[in-house]
Amino acid sequence: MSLTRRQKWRIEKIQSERIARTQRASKTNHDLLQSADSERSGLVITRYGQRLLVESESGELFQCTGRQNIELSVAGDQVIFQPISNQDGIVTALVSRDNELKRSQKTIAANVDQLWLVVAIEPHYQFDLIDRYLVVAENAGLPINIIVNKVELCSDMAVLSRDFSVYKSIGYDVINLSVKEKTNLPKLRSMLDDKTHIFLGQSGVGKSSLINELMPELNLRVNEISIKSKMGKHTTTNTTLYHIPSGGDLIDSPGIREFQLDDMGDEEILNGFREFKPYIGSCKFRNCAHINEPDCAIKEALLSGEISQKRYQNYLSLIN
Ligand SMILES: Nc1nc2c(ncn2[C@@H]2O[C@H](COP(=O)(O)OP(=O)(O)OP(=O)(O)O)[C@@H](O)[C@H]2O)c(=O)[nH]1
Ligand SMILES: [Mg+2]
Ligand SMILES: [Zn+2]
Repeated sequence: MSLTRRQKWRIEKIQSERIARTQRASKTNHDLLQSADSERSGLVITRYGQRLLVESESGELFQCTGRQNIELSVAGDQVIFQPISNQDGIVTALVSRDNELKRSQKTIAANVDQLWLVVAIEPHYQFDLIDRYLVVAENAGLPINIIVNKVELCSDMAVLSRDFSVYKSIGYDVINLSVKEKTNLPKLRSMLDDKTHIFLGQSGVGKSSLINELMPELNLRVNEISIKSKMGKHTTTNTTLYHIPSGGDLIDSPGIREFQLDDMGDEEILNGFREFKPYIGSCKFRNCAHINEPDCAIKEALLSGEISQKRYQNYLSLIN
C-alpha cells in the first residue's frame, strides 16, 4: 500500500525536524532562537520577496524569513518553522516536495494535485500558449483541465466548440463558463475536490474573479482589461493559496507576460503532446525529429487525421 501524502509528510517532517535540529546546533547566531518557541510545521500560503506567510497546523499565520541555507519555499510547501513571536517566525527546514511547478526556471508552487488552465474570450485564447501550458503539465506529470471563461462574450459557440474539440478528444476536460453570468459554476465547484488545485493563465482571463465567485469572503483584487489592447493589467502579483471551505485548496497565480519553454529539450516537448505518444518509437529512424523524415509514424498519423494539424504545427514551432 502506498503512503498517503499526509503520512509521507509526517515521516518527512520527523526527518526534517532532525535535520533542522542539527543545523540549529551548528549555528553560531542562535540568540534569537533560544528565546523561541519549539519547532512547528506549517504550510506556505504565499511568498513575497524573501518573506513567507506560513500557516501553522492550528491555522495561525506567521510572517517568516527563511534560513539562508534553505531553498526558498513557495505556496504549497510544507515547512518547519520556529515562531519568534505570535506573528513572526523563522523557517528552518523545507519538507521534500511531492512535485513542483516551474515556469522558465522559477518554481511557482509546490505539492499541487490538479492544474487548471484558465483562458477566455477576452483576452482571446491562443493555441500556442495553451499547448505550452499542456507541455509543462505533461512533463510535470500533473493533470490539467481547461476553463474557458467569459463565454457570454462569444459570438459563435460553434467556433468555440470546434476550437476546443481537439483538446477534448485527447482527454483534457474543457469547461466553458462565465463568471459574469454565473454559467457552469456548479460544475466547476464539483470538480474542485479535496486536493490542491492551481489556476494558471494569462493576465485578465478572470482567475481571481473566479476564485472570488467560489469564495466571496476573499474579495480578491481584480482589474478590468485594457479596452484598447484587450490585455490584462497584471493585477495579481503573488501566488497565494486559499482554503476552499468545502475542502481542498486553490492557488491563485499571477498572469505572465512571456511564457517560453527555453529550459525544455525537444524530447520533453515531444512528450508534452500526449496524443503523439502512441506513435513515438514507431518511426523508421530512431532519431526521427518528425519533420521531413521518410516513414515517420507521427507524420502518418497527421495525414490520417489522428493528429491535428494545429497541434502538429505548434509542436514544430516549439522544438528548437
Ligand atoms: N465579461 C466578463 N468579464 C469577466 C468575466 N470574468 C471575469 N471578468 C473580468 O475580467 C477582468 C480580469 O479579471 P481578473 O480576475 O482580474 O483576471 P486575472 O486572470 O486574475 O488577471 P491577473 O491577476 O492579472 O493574472 C475583470 O474586469 C473581471 O471583472 C466574465 O465571465 N465575463
Ligand atoms: Mg488575478
Ligand atoms: Zn517521426
